[in-house]
Amino acid sequence: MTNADLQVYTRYYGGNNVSAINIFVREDIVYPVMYRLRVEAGVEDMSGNATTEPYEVNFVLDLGFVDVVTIDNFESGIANWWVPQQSGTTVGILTDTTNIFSDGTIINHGSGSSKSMRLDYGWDLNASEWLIREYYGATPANFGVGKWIQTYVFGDGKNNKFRFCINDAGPGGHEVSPWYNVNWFGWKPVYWEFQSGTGTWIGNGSIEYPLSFDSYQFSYEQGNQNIGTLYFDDAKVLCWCDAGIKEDVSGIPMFTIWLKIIQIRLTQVRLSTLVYLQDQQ
Ligand SMILES: [Ca+2]
Ligand SMILES: [Ca+2]
Repeated sequence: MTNADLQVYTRYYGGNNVSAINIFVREDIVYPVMYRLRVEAGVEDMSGNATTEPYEVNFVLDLGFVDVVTIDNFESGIANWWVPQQSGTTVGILTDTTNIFSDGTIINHGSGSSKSMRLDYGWDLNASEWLIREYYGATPANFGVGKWIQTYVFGDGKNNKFRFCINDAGPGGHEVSPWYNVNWFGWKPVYWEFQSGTGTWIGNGSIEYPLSFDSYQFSYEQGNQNIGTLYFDDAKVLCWCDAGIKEDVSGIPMFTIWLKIIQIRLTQVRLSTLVYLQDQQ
């Protein structure tokens, strides 16, 4: 990387037939400053296929953040989290390959993190239903009137399923987010805006306050690889503020981030991790 006008930290993650570069911003990006990400031409993959055109995207934050409630940043380890087998609703796993660990290597460099949580999963191909309820056993903080729940997920690109589960005050006592297919490799912020709709599990499908955190949940889809690893960091709730990224805005950016990479995909981001990049071969 050259000519970085904004303090960033770039990290390469190599995987099996897939790799990722994540850019962690060391300064808060702020509304309404416009930023530009520029990827120079001439980047090659392992087969020598070089890009011939630079790639640029201009973006701004939609709005700033107002209030954040931390659920768990994993800095104190994972003693508050049950192992997957402890939950009676976990089903369809290969128990010998399914576990959680505290990890100090794959971490969210955008938040000053030194620890994350690693989940190794193995799905039993002979089962007919698959669910891991990765239960948060601590007395969870009340969300108040939080609007978003967010966590950083380091995906393995195997397209298996992840969702949030929260406690609510309605029938069944729980609501879940829609499923997210983990089709990315590297860090990505995953968020659920409660008012955007729920998934289907226990509960009536409407959000009834007060809310608190219950679990991360996972499932399997036939045809996908059944063994993999995910990492989690910085689970939090963002209260009554709307924040996101608007891409391709016009105007003159105040800051430019210059990069060399092969393929790029800019997703919506939250807080200080600015840009998520993925190289899908
Ligand atoms: Ca952490
Ligand atoms: Ca409900």
